[in-house]
Amino acid sequence: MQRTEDGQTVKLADYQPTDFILRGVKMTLMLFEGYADVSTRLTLERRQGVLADAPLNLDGDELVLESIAVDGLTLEPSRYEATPESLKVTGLPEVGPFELAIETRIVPEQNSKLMGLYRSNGIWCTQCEAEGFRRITYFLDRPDVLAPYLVRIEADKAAAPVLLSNGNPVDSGDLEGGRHYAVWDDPFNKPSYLFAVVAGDLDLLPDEFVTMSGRTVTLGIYTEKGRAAQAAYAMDALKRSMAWDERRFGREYDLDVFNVVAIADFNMGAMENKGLNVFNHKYVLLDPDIATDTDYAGVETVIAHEYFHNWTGNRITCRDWFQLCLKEGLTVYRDQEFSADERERTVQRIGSVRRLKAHQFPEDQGPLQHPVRPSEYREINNFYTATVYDKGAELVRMIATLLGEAGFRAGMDLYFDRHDGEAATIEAFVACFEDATGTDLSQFALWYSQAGTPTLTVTEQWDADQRRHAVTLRQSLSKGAAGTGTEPMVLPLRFGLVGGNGEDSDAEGHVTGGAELKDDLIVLNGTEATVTFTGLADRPYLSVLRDFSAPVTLAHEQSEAARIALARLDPNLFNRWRALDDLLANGLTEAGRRPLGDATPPLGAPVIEALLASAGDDSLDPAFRAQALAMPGEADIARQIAENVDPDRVHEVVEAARLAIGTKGLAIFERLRGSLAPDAAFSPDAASAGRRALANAALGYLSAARGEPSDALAQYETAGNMTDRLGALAILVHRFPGAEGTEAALGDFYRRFEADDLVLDKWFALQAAAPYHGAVETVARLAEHPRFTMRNPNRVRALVGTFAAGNQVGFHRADGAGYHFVADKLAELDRINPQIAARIATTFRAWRSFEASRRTKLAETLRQLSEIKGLSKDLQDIVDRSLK
Ligand code: 0A1
Ligand code: ZN
Repeated sequence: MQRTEDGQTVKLADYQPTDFILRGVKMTLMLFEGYADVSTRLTLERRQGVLADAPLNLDGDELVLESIAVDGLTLEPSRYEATPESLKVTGLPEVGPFELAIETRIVPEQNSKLMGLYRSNGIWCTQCEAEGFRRITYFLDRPDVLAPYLVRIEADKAAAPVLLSNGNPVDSGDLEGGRHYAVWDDPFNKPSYLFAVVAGDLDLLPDEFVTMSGRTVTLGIYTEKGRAAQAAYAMDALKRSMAWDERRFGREYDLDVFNVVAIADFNMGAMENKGLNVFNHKYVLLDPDIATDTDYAGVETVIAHEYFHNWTGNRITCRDWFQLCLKEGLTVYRDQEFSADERERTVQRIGSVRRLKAHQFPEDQGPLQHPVRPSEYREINNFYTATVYDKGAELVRMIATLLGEAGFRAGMDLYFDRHDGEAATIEAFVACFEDATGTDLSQFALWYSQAGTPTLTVTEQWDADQRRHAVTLRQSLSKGAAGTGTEPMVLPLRFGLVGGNGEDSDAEGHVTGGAELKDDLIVLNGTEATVTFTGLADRPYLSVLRDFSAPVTLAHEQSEAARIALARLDPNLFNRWRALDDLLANGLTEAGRRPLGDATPPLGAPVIEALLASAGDDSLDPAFRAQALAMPGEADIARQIAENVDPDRVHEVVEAARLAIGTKGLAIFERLRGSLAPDAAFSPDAASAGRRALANAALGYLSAARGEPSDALAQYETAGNMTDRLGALAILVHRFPGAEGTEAALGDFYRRFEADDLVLDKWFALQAAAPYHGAVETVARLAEHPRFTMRNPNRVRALVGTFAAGNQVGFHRADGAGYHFVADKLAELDRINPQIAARIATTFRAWRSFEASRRTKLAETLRQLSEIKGLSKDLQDIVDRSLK
């Protein structure tokens, strides 16, 4: 991919294949204390039709060239030009393959960006997506350059008894001087971003899996010393993922071994390197004493996600980074489906929709807006976004909804058949569904190029004389920061007309305007359509956008009474939740627009009663009831208020609502606490987790209503697992700051778990999220704590990231102290790890929605950041776009 003249922007429209084709890669990595020598042999061939004097241009990043040879002959300096960022070689053979040998020396110990080869607690490991491989050797470092790799690793045997790479192990042995080697052969064509090497003194949890064709695959999860037992749940999730992909998509694993390595210092969640997934250890290591139910669910999801990439990402990869959603959106869809099948579908869907609204909607509605498939970027690392991942998954979900189960599966089968071994595009993906089912998806494909959240406006008209109900649907999309098109798209809308008996009516519908009606689906493809239903006995309750079947902002003019009825009656459980959530969000948003101190209750009695009726309904799944009780997030309410937001007011309103619900529901919450007493033995399954979630939600409301910490203190002291312990501690720290019991519990928690960095992250994060003005000082003090470090991404995220993104009251303190603190930390972090700095900086993007004083301070802070000399491309890009 070429960068444009200013060296800044890469454009989709400029895509050109490489002049040279890569046929194979042989590498030797010699690891030593303080440096590593990398020797790479590339078999290359000039592509047919490429000019005979066209040079070979390789990518580098902070590299030093030690030597270069072609077909065994060292090159004269006149034949090449090497800089840290590039290597240009001229005079290469006109036809036929040749071998280019390159040697580089790198220093993993000094690699604090955690891209390329680096060391984490002494372990050598690599991260190459998106453009990390060029920090190891000069290369055609782009995803459409695929080749088989043969990799030899050499290291001191005591320092690194374990030597891993992609593919299958083919050789190993001892060398002189206490060193040893291993050779790994990956026969599958792969792009460089899927390359991985790990070397170190690691423990192993071994297992195996027999595939559907009867092959035995050796499985291994490698951890830091003494922690292999904590990988047991991850291993179980891995085997379930492998079986599920066979069952649901007919996809079988292809190598003899599948390894996972858990690493303490990692920029993201995990990485799907072929046959050697590298994980942030947060998504591998668990036991009930150190991990919450949320952590268990996270491990299951991430293990599944990375495993599923073996087919959607690895066997079929992306032609260029603009196609990132091809692998990410699809793989998120697959992991969401896996969790829905393994756990409870509605509860999982509620979680995914919450996540979409909390992360993707604000991105899509602010200055960092971009289409699911962007058409340009300055720094690709900044495009691993909620839009590419989560909205990308929603687009795949909509294709599945439009085509039905069999049609979707036929399209997927064709995709695997047609593109196995290739670097593909979104067009190629969509074409598979068109060809397999004979459906025209050209209008649907606008979802990939048009940014922004469409608004779906729904109005209803009941004709009592004719017993007829007319539903009018309108879609609109406004031009946002990305400046992309605003054409009407294809919205699959699941719906039902619910009668007073709680059953869907089967009334006939008649469409006028731009829509099609198929069973329980209205496919809106024009700007507006009306569906008129006839033959109804009574006015029905319209339940629309069931299961959140399209990622839109729903503007449904519906009475509070109708929403309350649906919360009780809707046969679609997801929409029962949404009815309650809308009732809460609407009340809180309206109240949030009134001035600070306004004492009008944010929620009316009927709304509270509806919520409590669900909470107390033992016929409903406890996990569902816990979701119903979870208030919309303060940032979410702020987004819906949209302008002149006062975060102190939003917090005040949420607290008032919590107190009102707690007070009115005291008896229900007490009963729930009693009936949901912790199980004697901990089990991480979804049903048990749901009971704990409901019990902890009840504890939150009880504590709010009683205004004193004794219930939470008691739970903290007797907790038999981390979910209950942390749940109680969160209530103490957030609701009763400074209370004697709170300080004692926080101190106790630290002493109990100080040896475990993953639990210590929770200790930092809990305090960073505490919603009071003094949080700025607390967080600044914690940044000086001996266990705080900028070098570990998890720790930075726990303290600085949580404060900036998860503490509306503290971060947005009116005097701007929160902004200054975060900006100072980002400037410091940018010199160590620009990727993490850029990610945390995205929290400034909402600046325009705040009231004038905060808005000015936020913009000023962004401007100051943007003017810092030598800012990384990552952070500069986020800051500049946020200010746009
Ligand atoms: N492909 C990975 C995400 C990932 C992206 C970039 C990374 O660089 C630090 C690491 C991981 C996934 O989707 O899981
Ligand atoms: Zn992924």
